Amino acid sequence: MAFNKLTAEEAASFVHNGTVVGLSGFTAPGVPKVVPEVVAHKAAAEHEAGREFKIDIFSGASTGDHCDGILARNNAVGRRTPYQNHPDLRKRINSHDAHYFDLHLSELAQKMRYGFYGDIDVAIVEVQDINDEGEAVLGLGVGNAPTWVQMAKKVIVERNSHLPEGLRGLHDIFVPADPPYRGEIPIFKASDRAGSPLLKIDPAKIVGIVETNAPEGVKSFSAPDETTLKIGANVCNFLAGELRAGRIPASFLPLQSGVGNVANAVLYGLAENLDIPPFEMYSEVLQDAVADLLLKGRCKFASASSLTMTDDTLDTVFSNIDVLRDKIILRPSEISNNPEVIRRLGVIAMNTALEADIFGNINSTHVTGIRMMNGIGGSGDFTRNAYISIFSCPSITKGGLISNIVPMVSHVDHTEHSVDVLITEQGVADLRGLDPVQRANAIIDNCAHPMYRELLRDYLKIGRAGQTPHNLHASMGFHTAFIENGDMTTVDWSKYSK
Ligand code: 0RQ
Repeated sequence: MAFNKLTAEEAASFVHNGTVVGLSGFTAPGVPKVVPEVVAHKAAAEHEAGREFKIDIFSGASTGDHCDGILARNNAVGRRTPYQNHPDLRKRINSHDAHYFDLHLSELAQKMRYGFYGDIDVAIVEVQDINDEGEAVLGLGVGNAPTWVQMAKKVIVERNSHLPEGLRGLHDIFVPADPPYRGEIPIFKASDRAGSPLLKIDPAKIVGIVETNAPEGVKSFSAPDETTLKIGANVCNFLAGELRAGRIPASFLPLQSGVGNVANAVLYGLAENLDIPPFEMYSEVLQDAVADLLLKGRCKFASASSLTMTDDTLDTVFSNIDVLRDKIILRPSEISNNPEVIRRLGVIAMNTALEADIFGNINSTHVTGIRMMNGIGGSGDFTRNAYISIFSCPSITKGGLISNIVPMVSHVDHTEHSVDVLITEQGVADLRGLDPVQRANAIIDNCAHPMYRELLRDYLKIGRAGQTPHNLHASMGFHTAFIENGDMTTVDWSKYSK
């Protein structure tokens, strides 16, 4: 069956006010690049004419400016899940124009299939190529595309000629059966394949193909600075110590690394640290550093849901694709982030915190507990199930006006039970086997910035007797000092009784 050729405008005519859209991809890669933008223009015209126009967007993770950005600027986002990181969408979320619910990435596909969030009307899927039987080679991000095409009433395909033919064979598409019929996910090492390299789309659902030619447009990271380099070195030294102590097997264990500048710096640190043997990754995104590590042989194999790499790095990947195809697998996010597989493989998880408290709880999402930053992403999928779960962040932000180590986090994403090790540029707090007060001392002594250490010790002195000696009146003292004076060091514990 030959599919209709559609212009982006014709494709966008299938998307109306209230349409629930499922997008392929994970971070910007793999997300359709053209139709969402035309939908945003359509929203602008409808608003101009005084009519409502918003769509619900279910994706794999964040998207990019050509999707979340332009739709948010045109106030065209209704419900949104499971992750985002665009400043314009962040504004809409925090002003309640967009209704964002933050979700563990591994859970979205199955919760949609269980019927918890309603139907998918239209799936828009980016492919490298598709044959007349509807068998598609996906692009550089998979996300929840397999579930969206399974559930959607209509499927729009964007075929991106910027993607090289060599991508064929990179993907492993596997959708687990739902309870009570689910069996094991047959992945016993990062390089195992469980499904098919092709995504099968029911040809009867495909309304047409839009031809595109668009690069991914992933933004480059800031060059590592002194702080991120120190964090990276502390993480590497900690891992090398665990290896020497025999708590990590000599063959090493697969690594997961979160997104952002710190995560990228940690990976560059691993490349340099020859105490750590060549390793595998079982992660959700593979950032720029991983391409280099794979080509140098420092990383032996990498499994993820997306190649979240800048266009320059992708050019290198494309020109080495015949070598790299045997070293990379791209999976649906419910498999790349699957708790069953993460626990089985013994993945070492490395994620980033906005703030951590002295007892080991982590806030990854809410600035001063109120404003949504990005979302929990896959950090919970990995943290809760990891062999060792590491969180890192700088000890201070905004030149020291903010301490990233606080008495009590203003929002909890990861509880003390799931956090083994906290690392800042100051040092490493190994929290394993410690009680709450021991944890607090380890974090204050090793991770807090010297300018905040006494303030944090004084907080412990005004705590009420109990296993976790909080002072509930004072516990948000750092945050209220920041909100009132723009500076956490102005906290005054004498205002609070014991
Ligand atoms: O603000 O951009 O205005 O300078 O937050 O901080 O230090 O550059 O850190 O880029 O690594 O992001 C937690 C947000 C860290 C990210 C978070 C301000 C700071 C700066 C960013 P500016 P940095 P990073 C895999 C796993 C959750 C999802 C996740 C994240 C900006 O890592 O979203 O882990 N994680 N997914 O100034 C106020 C504080 C602050 C603060 C930092 N305590 N209070 N502002 N900032 N700490 C990914 C996927 O799932 C796809």
